[in-house]
Amino acid sequence: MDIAKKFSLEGKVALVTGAAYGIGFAIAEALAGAGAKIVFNCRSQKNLDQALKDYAAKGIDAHGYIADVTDEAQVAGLVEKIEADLGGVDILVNNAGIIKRIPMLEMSAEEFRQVVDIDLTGPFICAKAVIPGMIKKGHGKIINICSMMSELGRETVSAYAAAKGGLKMLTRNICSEYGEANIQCNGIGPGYIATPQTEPLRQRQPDGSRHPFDQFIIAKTPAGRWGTAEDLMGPAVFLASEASDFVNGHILYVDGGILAYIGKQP
Ligand code: NAP
Ligand code: GCO
Repeated sequence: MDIAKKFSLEGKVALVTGAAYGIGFAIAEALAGAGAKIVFNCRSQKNLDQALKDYAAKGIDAHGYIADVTDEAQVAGLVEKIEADLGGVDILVNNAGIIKRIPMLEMSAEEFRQVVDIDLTGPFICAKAVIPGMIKKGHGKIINICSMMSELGRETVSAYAAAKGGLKMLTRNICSEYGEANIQCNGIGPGYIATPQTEPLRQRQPDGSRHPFDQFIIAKTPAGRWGTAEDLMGPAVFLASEASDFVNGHILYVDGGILAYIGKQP
């Protein structure tokens, strides 16, 4: 058996949502490296133009579109365009997401809904838009970007934890409903990854010392460091490829060991 071939994405079309930068960009770069054609969306023309330049600089001929994952009509239009231009989506990575760090008693219901809308309803809308095409093709891979907060809580992230916990269960449900159609739906649960989303948690203090949260994360991670978006590349290629065809409804935590660890003893 040619095992390397099992990891190849040659001839596949991958839609990575919110992949103008951050984790989505790195995952798209990895899928392109394995042979996939890359399509991404984001919400602003400015980010789209910059991302197209960044992909081109890496030698990747990415197709970028403006579409908000919470808007069913925009997502349906995006999937129609991909079907017309490239022949339909084989791999969907539900990456687009936001966080609001606000103590629960200070958070409005509207703010809570915004997070759930993007982080949970968005993946539902995108999956719903691509599954019929995947059924016709006879195969499909859906990767939902979950979180430590799919398993753990912490102060200030109630909406995000509720959404990412829900995304874990949406993953298992898509697996349950469409496994028979040869669609595998799995999640990646990144640990604490250095991206723009977590930048406020790593900002240096006025005296130049590390942010207390930055120190807390390093102590809580057996690997002793923050993750990088590159740490997610191998797991994404695995879950997008034939190598994982009997892996379904699984959340692969890529966290340097956080979930296995009780924390440093005093
Ligand atoms: P990021 O740097 O803030 O990037 C988020 C991306 O999502 C941006 O490209 C953003 O683009 C896009 N986006 C947000 N709302 C969108 C919408 N409604 N429609 C379309 N695109 C939208 O975040 P990241 O750290 O790379 O995180 C990516 C994913 O990984 C998120 O789901 C996040 O929750 C998850 N995650 C991150 C970490 C971490 O430590 N960084 C850990 C675990 C999980 P525009 O705003 O330009 O549209
Ligand atoms: C936070 C963080 C997170 C991470 C990530 C962990 O404020 O605690 O932003 O929630 O981004 O999702 O896996």
